[in-house]
Parts: sequence; C-alpha cells; structure tokens
Amino acid sequence: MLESGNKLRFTKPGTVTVRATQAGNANWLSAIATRTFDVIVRVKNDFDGDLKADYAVYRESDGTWNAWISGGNYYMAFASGWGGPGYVPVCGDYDGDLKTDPTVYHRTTGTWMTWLSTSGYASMSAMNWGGAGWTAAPADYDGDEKTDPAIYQEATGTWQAWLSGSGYAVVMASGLGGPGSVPVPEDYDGDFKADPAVYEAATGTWKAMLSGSGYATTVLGAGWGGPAFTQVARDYDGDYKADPAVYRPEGGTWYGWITTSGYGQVWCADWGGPSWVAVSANYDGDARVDPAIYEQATGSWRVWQSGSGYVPVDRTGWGGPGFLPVMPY
Ligand SMILES: [Ca+2]
Ligand SMILES: [Ca+2]
Ligand SMILES: [Ca+2]
Ligand SMILES: [Ca+2]
Repeated sequence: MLESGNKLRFTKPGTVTVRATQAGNANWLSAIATRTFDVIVRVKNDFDGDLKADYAVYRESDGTWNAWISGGNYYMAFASGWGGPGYVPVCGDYDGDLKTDPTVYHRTTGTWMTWLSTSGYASMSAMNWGGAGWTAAPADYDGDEKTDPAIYQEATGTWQAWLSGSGYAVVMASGLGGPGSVPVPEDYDGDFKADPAVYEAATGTWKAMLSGSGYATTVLGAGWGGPAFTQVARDYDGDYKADPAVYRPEGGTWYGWITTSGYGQVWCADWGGPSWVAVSANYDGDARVDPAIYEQATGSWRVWQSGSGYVPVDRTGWGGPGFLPVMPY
C-alpha cells in the first residue's frame, strides 16, 4: 500500500509485481513492462543477511563468538578476540547492508568496537562513547536503516545517540528513565525510527519518547510486568510496532501487550524456567518475532516459531557454560 510520497509499506514478506498501464486506452490494458520486487522484513541478529535471525553466543572471558547461521543450514561461524573482559555484545547493522555486525561495548571505558560486514569484518577504529554508569542502547533512531550507537545513564535518565544519517552527530535527551528503569528502545509507533524508551520493573511502567509524535514522552502502560519480570519488547505480531512484553523465569511466564489488538494482553506459562533467559528474535523470517529462550548450562535453545503455529523447535549444544546469548538490538 502507498503510505506517503514514494514510500510503500507491506505487512509481510513476499513478492510485489509492478505493472504499468497504458493511459488513454479505454480498457487500461497492461503494458508489457512489468517488474517484480521482493518485500523484505529487516531482522536483528541476522549475520548472513538471509532475513532470519541466527543463533549466536559470546564468551566474555576471551571474546569468543559462535553463531549458527541460518542461511547455510545452521553451519557454525566462529571468531575469537572480538571483545573480552569488560566488553558486552551490542550488535546491530551499523553499515546498513542487512547483515548484523558483531560489535562490543566496554562497560567502564565506553569503548565501542565493531567488525563491519561490508569491510570483511576488519576491526574499525574504536570509539569512546559512554563508560561507567552508561548502558549501551543502540537502535536505528533516525530511520536510515543503519544502527546508531547510543547510551543511557540510569542515574539521571539521560540519553545520547550518534545518528548515522547525520554524520554521527550527537543528540541528547533527558528526563526519560532514572534509577530502576532500563532502556528498551524499539519502534513503538511504527514510523521506522526507534523510540527512546524505558521499562521500570518495580512498577511495570513503560515510557517512550515517540518519534512520530515529536518525541513527546508517553506512558505506554503501567503494571505491565513487575519486579521479577525482565523486558523482552519486540514486534510479535508483525505490524512494525514493538509490543511491550516481559518474561519471568520462575514458572516461565510471559506477558505481552500486542499492538494489533490495542495493546491487548496475551500470556503463556511454562515457557522457560529459572535457568532460561528470553532471547526472542525473528528466527523463521516471517514478519513476526518468535518467543525464544536459552539455557547457558546446556547451550539449549527453544524457539516458538510464529510461522509454524508456535510449535517449539529445540536446539542443544549451541553455546554452553560461559557463553551468553547475543541479544538482538
Ligand atoms: Ca552490516
Ligand atoms: Ca541510523
Ligand atoms: Ca518510532
Ligand atoms: Ca506489534
């Protein structure tokens, strides 16, 4: 469908055929020239660019990465020395070629290092953005299809982002979040620009500065989660608007507030447990994110694939002790 100007938006992957018609012909018969386009849905943690999320883990002690790549029938890709003690993964598509670029952020020095897919994974010169007290919160805030480095200071509720579309000029925001609130930047209003947002576990309150509304601070919901729940906001229904969601390891309980039903609540139990963490991503490549969990002790994954009726798919030995899952930003 035509959204505005020359922007087209489609709600699921597939093929679109554009066929010219002949003005002036009473029957508006099709002209010969036709052209087909593939409709794609951008996917996070997609290292090979086949539009399906890949399973990836990172070991902080030595900066080892292992990824099971969907485009090659889940062959294992491997790297070491990419990061290391103090570095956490903050992957995104920083160069905009649809392939996720392994990237790390140092918790105390604020050093960012990225290995860009378009440069053959050569190390980029390090940037120092953030440091102690700042959490990395990368996302595509300006909507140019490149991930923008960003940081959030929990003590003050201050945000800074370096926007790829404007030469990595820094922009700042304040008054969003504070002690007890974690960053959850996603595109909540569906304008293809990530919105700075926070989740406060104590009260289950979600607040966002919506890009489509002049970055006015909006309370998306309260009582959506609570102290035992971690956030796992993603677009679960495939309308390009992120759906607030939370996961409680005890009982493997999930709650989601789904945009296409006016933030109607859905929930599940026995989807996980105390040893499992939530790692939802779009593993099957349809438009909807799949709820998923990872257990470090066994390197096990369980994915409820939206494209096949949410029947769980299990993997094991993909990771293991010391390996944390790479979270999709
Ligand atoms: Ca890339
Ligand atoms: Ca960007
Ligand atoms: Ca937005
Ligand atoms: Ca949604």
